[in-house]
Amino acid sequence: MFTTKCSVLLILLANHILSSGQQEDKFFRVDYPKYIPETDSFYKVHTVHQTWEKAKETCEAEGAVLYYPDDEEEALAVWNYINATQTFYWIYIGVSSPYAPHVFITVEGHPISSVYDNWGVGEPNDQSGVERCVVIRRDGTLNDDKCDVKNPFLCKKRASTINWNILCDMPDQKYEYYDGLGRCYKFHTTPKTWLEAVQVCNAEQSYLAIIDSQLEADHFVNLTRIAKKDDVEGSYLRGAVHLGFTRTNSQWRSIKGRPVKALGYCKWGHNQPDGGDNETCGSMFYNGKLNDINCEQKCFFICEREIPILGSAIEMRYGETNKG
Ligand SMILES: [Ca+2]
Ligand SMILES: [Ca+2]
Ligand SMILES: [Ca+2]
Repeated sequence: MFTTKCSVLLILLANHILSSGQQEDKFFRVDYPKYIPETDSFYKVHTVHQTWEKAKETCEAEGAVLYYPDDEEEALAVWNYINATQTFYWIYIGVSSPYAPHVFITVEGHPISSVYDNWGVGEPNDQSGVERCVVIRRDGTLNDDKCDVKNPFLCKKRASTINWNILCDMPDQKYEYYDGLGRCYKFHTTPKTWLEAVQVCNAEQSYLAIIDSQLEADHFVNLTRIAKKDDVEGSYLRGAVHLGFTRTNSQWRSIKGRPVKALGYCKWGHNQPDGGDNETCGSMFYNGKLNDINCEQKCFFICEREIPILGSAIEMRYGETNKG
């Protein structure tokens, strides 16, 4: 009990130090290095080209929005930033016409006339009647384009919308600190395939949860029990949640590489694993017992986050790791 209290105090202390530093050195995530004071926002360039919808989802998964300029000043500042490291000729922005042709709105629901709407000559032309998504070109002009083309994009986070989760030392308020283990968890109630679950957790700067002890298993059972999951509709597997382990070379290992047998908790459900090559991904029955599952099966999942303390937290925030 004493050590638990100690670690909580340490975390609070660490957060106090960091959050007082946060006033002058604002922070969102280490992968959002660019802060522009004029817009009071953080930006991240995504160099992997995506469809417009996927770009929008990627930003949302990171707790941000698909960038679009509010005004000319921002359009210019952001292009200056992009040009410093990239050679893109255009990027997707968070503007589309989802409901009616030529009625363009931002991903936050504002009409384009209320933000930056410097269209290129002859645009928007809705060529062939399929141009519903918007790109901004290097010269600062907008063009409507097909949504299934893959383009680079930026995500943006307004500093004013960052609501720091102090105990978990992250901007996502849905992670809950668990005193017993000194770390944080989030139960996801949008069913995903196993790999999608891995990606969602990674985008949130955590990982698909791994059970390392009976205590943690008990906590997951409890998290599952209280999760608001019973009204979730759709086609997905009820009764199990994805966990961060998988079968590779006929051995069950966590996504961090350790054999499941060596994790400190390895209680399989009745007759499990039973799926052979058809079930090579890891899950937990709602009762806490392990189960092999088909990787394409959609179900709920839990993300786990270890909280960096003091030095490591500062390194994580200010990017001092991996240098030298
Ligand atoms: Ca066009
Ligand atoms: Ca764990
Ligand atoms: Ca099974």
